[in-house]
Amino acid sequence: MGNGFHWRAMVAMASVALIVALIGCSAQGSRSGQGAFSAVPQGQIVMLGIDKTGYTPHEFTGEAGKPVTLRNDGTIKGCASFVVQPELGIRADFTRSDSYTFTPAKKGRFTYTCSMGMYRGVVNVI
Ligand SMILES: [Cu+2]
Repeated sequence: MGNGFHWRAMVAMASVALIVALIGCSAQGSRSGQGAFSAVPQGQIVMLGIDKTGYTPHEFTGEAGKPVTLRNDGTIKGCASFVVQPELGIRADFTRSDSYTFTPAKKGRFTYTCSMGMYRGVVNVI
């Protein structure tokens, strides 16, 4: 009996931990969806950041015709705040808002940069 009981207790505890983790995640998700900039439409959200190598993630994928929202993860500052990609019409200014939404119309791999062309990242549109 002893072993069986312990095993069941472990499973029960693991389930509780999983449920707590799931609730924690969804609570966080809804909080970030209702930030100061609530005009953010639905669609894919990419948390955009910057490190020494450029924008992070170094590449993200979006779908043609579907909105993509870039959201500053808090690390984007200075000239990196101005993100441009002429072919997709991206012209973001993270000094004015911490999120920017665009709808890619063309498929392909596009390099976007800060307005000076210093920092780079890739958006892959499928
Ligand atoms: Cu720059």
